[in-house]
Amino acid sequence: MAAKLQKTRDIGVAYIGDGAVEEGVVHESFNLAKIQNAPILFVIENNLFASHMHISSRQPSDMISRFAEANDIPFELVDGNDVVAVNQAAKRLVGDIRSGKGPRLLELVTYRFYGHVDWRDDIDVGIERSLDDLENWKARDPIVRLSKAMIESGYLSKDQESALNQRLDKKINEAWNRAISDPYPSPDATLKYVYSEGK
Ligand SMILES: Cc1ncc(C[n+]2csc(CCOP(=O)(O)OP(=O)(O)O)c2C)c(N)n1
Ligand SMILES: [Mg+2]
Repeated sequence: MAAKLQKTRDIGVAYIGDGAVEEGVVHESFNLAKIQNAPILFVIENNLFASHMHISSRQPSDMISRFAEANDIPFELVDGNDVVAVNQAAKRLVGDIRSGKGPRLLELVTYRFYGHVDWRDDIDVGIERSLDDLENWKARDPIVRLSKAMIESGYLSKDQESALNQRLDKKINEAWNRAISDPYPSPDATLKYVYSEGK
C-alpha cells in the first residue's frame, strides 16, 4: 500500500507456508490485496507439511492456489524444486505486478527434508511421513538438479562445480567452528534489544 500511495515501482513479496494459509488473516489479505489492486506477490511454499501433519489430514485439496482463484488473483503453480521454473514464473508475475495489474500468487510445490524442529527427518515421530516419500523428494534436490542442468547445458564445468563446492564447504566449516568455539553469552543478554531501556 505504501508503494502504491508513494507511486514507487516497489512491490511487496510475502512468503507463506501451506500451514500458515490456514490462518484466516491470509484470506482477508488476499481479498484486500485484490480489491485495493495492491502490488504484491504472495509466494506459497507448499512443502505439504505443517508441523508434523500432512496436508491431506488438514485440507480437502493439496492445491493452495485455489484460494487465489477464489479471490480472482491470477497465479502460477510450479515445481518448487526446479530453480529455473521458479525464476521464470516469478519474473512473469513480478512483471505483471509492476505494470499495475495488481496482486499475483506463486505456488511452489516442494518438500521438507528435515524435521519440524531440528535436523532430524521426523520419520521416527509417528507422523504421516514415509521414508519412501523422503527418498523420492531427495532425488529432486533443487541444488543438485540445477547443477546437473548447468553442466549439461555447458554453463558450468565439472571442475568449476567441485571448486565451488570446496569453497562453500570451507566457508561452512569456518562458520561452524567460529560458532562452536564462541563463549556462551551471559543470561541477561536475552533481554538486550528486546525491551525498551526507557522508564
Ligand atoms: C498463529 C500460530 N499458530 C500456530 C503456530 C504453531 N506453529 C508453528 S510452525 C507451524 C506450522 C507451519 O506450517 P507451514 O506454514 O506449512 O510452514 P513450514 O513449517 O512447512 O515451513 C505451526 C502450526 C504458530 N507459530 N502461530
Ligand atoms: Mg509447510
